[in-house]
Amino acid sequence: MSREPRVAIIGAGISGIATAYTLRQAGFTDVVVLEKGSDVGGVWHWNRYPGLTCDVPSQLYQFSFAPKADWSRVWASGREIQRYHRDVCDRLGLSERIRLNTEVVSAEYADGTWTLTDQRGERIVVDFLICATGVLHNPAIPDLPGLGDFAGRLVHTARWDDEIVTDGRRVGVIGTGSTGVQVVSALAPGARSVTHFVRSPQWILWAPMRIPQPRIAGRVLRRAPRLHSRVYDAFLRASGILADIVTTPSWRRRAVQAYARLSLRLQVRDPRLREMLTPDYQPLCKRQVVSGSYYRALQRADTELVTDGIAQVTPTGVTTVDGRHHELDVLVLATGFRTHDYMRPMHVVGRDGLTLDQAWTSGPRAYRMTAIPGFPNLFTVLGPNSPTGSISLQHSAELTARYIAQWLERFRRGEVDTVEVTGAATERFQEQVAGAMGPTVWNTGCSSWYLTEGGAIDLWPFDRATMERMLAAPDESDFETRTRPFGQDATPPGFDRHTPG
Ligand code: N01
Repeated sequence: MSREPRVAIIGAGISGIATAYTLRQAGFTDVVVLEKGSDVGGVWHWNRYPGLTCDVPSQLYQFSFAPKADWSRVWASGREIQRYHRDVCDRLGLSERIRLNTEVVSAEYADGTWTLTDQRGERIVVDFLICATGVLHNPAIPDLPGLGDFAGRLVHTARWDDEIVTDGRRVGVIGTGSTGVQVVSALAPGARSVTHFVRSPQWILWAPMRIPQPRIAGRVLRRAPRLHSRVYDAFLRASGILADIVTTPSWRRRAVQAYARLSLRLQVRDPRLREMLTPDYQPLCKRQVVSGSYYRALQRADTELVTDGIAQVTPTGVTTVDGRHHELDVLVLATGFRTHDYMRPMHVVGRDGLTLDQAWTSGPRAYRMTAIPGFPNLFTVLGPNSPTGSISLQHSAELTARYIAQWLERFRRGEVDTVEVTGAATERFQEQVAGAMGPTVWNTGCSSWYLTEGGAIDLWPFDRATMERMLAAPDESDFETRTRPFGQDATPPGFDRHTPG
């Protein structure tokens, strides 16, 4: 028996594109990608604030199946990365499978299928649901008194409006993650003034983020695809050093931390400003910020660092707890994302009426980043515990997509109708994760977006080889498979409950 699985992928960002391509290469033809945005690219579509740059070298920050030789900079701008994603979809024939402007508002499982409803009320029924909905997706709006009363322009960086004028204006920026640092650096030269409101300073590694990639390098790599592929592999291997630095205490970690301290000491000479900029936790504990221009921007006469807490936002600016009022025309929220809201606000209902919110009351929990007990035939790509900040996201997404494709293949061959990870396997994986988090730098005492409300660190604490091993092939004893849908009371003929082996 052979039948084609009907598959829906939600999201056309990095993970959705990687999955759509992988499934196409594996010969799956009934695949649709549902994307709520008006373009592909995910975070690179939604984020378009001034100064947006990727702090991962572009020769690594790309799909293995769509190498791009001629990046204009070593660390490309957001705009160029977004163009790359659109080109990949067009060039590889994925665009025809992608439905833009389609927001899935609910996904409900019953009798072996998922029914998805979009914002227009249109429904589709599929056998498998793949959630590639991203981590850095839902903007976090701070709960500041008076925020709604601000009479100037108020904008979150992840919803930047190109009509906003900042040149010649008094601009306030709240937040100092990778985004806040980039946006302050970009706006400072044109604005009348920039006031940077910083609750907890970050360590900032100096790097020449704007250096061009030599044109000759692009030409050579384009003409020599095998060499290009070797370069990509070399970057992938080199990124293993980063994974090692953050997961294992060693001289390498200490060296990078010393470099972060040196970056501050050498660039900020004023001892008072340096003190204000010195974090009270170890470098690398939060997602590391990299910049070649932030400290310089901050030392301009028209830029001010404010570390006093924000008491309230008024119609004309921000009042800090010391009673000072900072007059502003534009207020930029660089306050990050609700990073643990995976898949939400979509209403996801799994087996026996279990909602995702119920399943995750104490925080997101998945098996090997991709499967959730209670949610048969649903997989996530770059789901909980994904390696943001240590291992290539594109590589992780491609591995996960190939892993999922193996289940789809079994469905196609008629070997399974439904597949669901067991609670016990998920628990075991979570225990492994918790155990491995111990020596990581993320566990050295800082607050960061990596932490869930329950205090768990939502990251991948293992190395790349472990990820490749865990996602090489499904470990059958960790799943229950059936040839009839879950949720049917009577055991139907042909019932094939997988026996752990
Ligand atoms: O967000 P963040 P981000 N009052 O969560 C502050 C990726 N990225 O958008 O630390 C005052 O890091 C908050 O303060 P605190 C990258 O993975 C990549 O900057 O909580 N401040 C913090 O300073 C990155 O890590 C690139 O005390 C408030 C800031 O807002 C991830 O995106 C570029 C506040 C939030 O920092 C997120 O970065 C850009 C409040 N009420 C982003 N609430 C690349 O180059 C929050 N803050 C690849």
